[in-house]
Amino acid sequence: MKERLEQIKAEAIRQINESEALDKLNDVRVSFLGKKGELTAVLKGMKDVAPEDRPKVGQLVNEARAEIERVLDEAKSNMEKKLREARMKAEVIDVTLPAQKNRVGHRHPNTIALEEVERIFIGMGYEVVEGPEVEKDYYNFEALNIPADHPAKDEQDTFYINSDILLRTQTSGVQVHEMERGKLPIRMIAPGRVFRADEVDATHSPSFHQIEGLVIDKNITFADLKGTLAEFAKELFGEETKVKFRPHHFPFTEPSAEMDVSCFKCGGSGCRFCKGEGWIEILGCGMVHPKVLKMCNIDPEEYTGFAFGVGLERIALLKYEIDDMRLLYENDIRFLKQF
Ligand code: 2U9
Repeated sequence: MKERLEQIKAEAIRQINESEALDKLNDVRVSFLGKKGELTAVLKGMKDVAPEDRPKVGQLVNEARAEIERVLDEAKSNMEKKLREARMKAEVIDVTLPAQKNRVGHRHPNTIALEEVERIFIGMGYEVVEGPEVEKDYYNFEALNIPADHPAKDEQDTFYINSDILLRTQTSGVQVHEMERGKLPIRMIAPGRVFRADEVDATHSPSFHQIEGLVIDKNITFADLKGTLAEFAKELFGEETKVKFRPHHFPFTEPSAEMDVSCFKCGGSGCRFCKGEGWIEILGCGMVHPKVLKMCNIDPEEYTGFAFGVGLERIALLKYEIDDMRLLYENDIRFLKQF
């Protein structure tokens, strides 16, 4: 019996020494010390041992169990120690390394230009109002005195969702909504994305941004329009900037004009930047057409107003001397970082 126990113990220790993982050690524990294990089998065989030898055999079994348990525990704690050491080594943090920089990106030139325009008009008491990019035909065209057969409505120039819903071609609908609310006076700018079925080139894109402005009050005249837009041009391009107005036609304003600013590169003497003109076209404007006021339930005998529209990309290209609009849409951080 003694040899049998020695054999069991030796086999258990051999298997423990061969174990390479904690679950293998557990298997050894179960197969030698468990309910159906080898030592338990020896205890179960006690009935065949002479009664006077039983205490001795019992003691030997207990000693063997204690020895196997000791070796198992020792192997387990060695294994755990090794695992812990390996983990510590793998997780080591070098606190002397320089910190990783946060890459925070850069404001887009359109955003910089928009915020500058907003700052100027907010400074003159205007509100910034936004509206839907998907708009009813009525708000984009009809209410702006652009009737169904007007060339500007040509389906080729406009993205229609269905016969009376479209992607807005101008932000003017936002002003129409504001006028319909009936709270006068109005001093607002409406910036936002607009859509036209244009081919992409250095100065065109099917999706670009506009900033339109609208003022409605009693006694508003063309002089208010001129003074306001001259002040805007000075703030945007520099104190010495001059403006000039050329007659133009828009269906929603009467009279209408286009405004040029003196070239901020050459001061007006003519250079490559202004193509020798000395002037750069910057925006369209005019006195709100009485028909437009009437359609929005505003009495043109009591109230008058002026409106203007400017392309945001055009301002960004001019201000930051970018010669191709497509650069604004590539979102290459090396390009954007320059502004
Ligand atoms: C209402 C009444 C009148 C907005 C105006 C322009 C002139 C204009 C262009 C500038 C460059 C469009 O992006 S662009 O191609 N816009 O010239 N826009 S007056 O007139 C309005 C708007 C709303 C109710």
